[in-house]
Amino acid sequence: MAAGFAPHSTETSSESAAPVASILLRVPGSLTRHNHPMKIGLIGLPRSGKTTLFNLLTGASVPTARYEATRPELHTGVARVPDPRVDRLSALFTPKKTTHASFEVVDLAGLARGERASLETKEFRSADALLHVVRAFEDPTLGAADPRRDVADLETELILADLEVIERRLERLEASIRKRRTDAEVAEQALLRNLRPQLEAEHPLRAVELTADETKAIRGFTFLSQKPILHCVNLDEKAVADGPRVLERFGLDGVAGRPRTCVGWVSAVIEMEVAQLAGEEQQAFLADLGLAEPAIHRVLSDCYALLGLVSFFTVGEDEVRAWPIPGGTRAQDAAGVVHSDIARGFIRAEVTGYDELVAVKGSWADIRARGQLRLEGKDYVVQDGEICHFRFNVAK
Ligand SMILES: Nc1nc2c(ncn2[C@@H]2O[C@H](COP(=O)(O)OP(=O)(O)OP(=O)(O)O)[C@@H](O)[C@H]2O)c(=O)[nH]1
Ligand SMILES: [Mg+2]
Repeated sequence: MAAGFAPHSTETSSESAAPVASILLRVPGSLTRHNHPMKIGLIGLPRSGKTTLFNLLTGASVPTARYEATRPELHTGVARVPDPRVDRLSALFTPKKTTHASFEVVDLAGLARGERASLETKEFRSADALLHVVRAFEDPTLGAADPRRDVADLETELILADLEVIERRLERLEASIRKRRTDAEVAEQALLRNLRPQLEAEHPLRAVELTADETKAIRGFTFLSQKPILHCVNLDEKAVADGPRVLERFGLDGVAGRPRTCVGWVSAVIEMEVAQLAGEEQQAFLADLGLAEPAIHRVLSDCYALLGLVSFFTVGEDEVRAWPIPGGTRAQDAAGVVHSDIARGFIRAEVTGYDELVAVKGSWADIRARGQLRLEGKDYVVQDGEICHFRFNVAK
């Protein structure tokens, strides 16, 4: 049984003799995905441009602070990851539907200096990565922009928030261990006592090497300084040509080299204008600005990478689709992202590369004829950009 792509009828493989039941994909209610969409949390000082960026990332049109007083409201949306490979495959297969990879974005009220309490929000805690919007544009009411200071201050807030969590937990553990000593609590206490001095020395937890067991043991705390972070400098519209030099200009070189940390830039106001235009008009406007593509595309791909995601593709007449998987995902688990039944009845994956498939204009027959179709087992690690076609067998 083939799934994950619908081959042209003349190209079905010879595996059809296996006693398999047909599985109808996309039957309402039949999908039991065991993967959750990954989530990016927008964070930053008030009026740094978070909601403006949220709108650009998700295509929403939430009013920004220029029009509304700051209200502690929460916006959630889905960001589509631009990928020219998906567009190319879609042009080759002309499917009924084309689906890009996506992730969730949550936008919260600004975090005023020293007001750590708002970091307790569940949405921050459950984010898989943070997108820190750093103001570099002029705003007379907010004083001079200082991205380097804001990056350092935010890092401090995250670290202090984690330190408070650890201290509270240690107090409880001490009391509890005094009453009744358990190995689990003693181990937890030892681990937290090791982490505390790291935070006190202003090392975010994302920079601390942990064993797999330790990572698991502290997962429940959802430490904020452990989350991968993208500091996105929101440039003044006049400075957009300086984008590529944003690190030197604001002294952020040292920041970009930190573990699981990324520095990017955008000029949100310019990007809003870019987003209003399409086709050649947009290209001409971008060329005037010295940009090859909208800067928001890079922010989206950076976020995707920060979440540790890569894409594999499924292709066919019905749908061309990019599927987000964490880097290092086994073929059977990748199959499970498409449908849990495909993972359960996994036989093997037929895999080819994007370039190979494009070179033969999407002809699966030619890929076979050229010997470029690989048969991979369940433990094969799916690579970014591979086209997968899963064979599976589910008894009725
Ligand atoms: N000049 C300039 N203004 C910007 C830019 N990005 C955002 N702004 C303006 O800054 C103000 C705040 O933008 P928002 O996107 O609402 O900022 P926010 O971070 O969501 O603000 P809070 O939710 O109140 O914390 C608005 O007036 C925006 O139009 C930019 O790149 N350049
Ligand atoms: Mg906002």
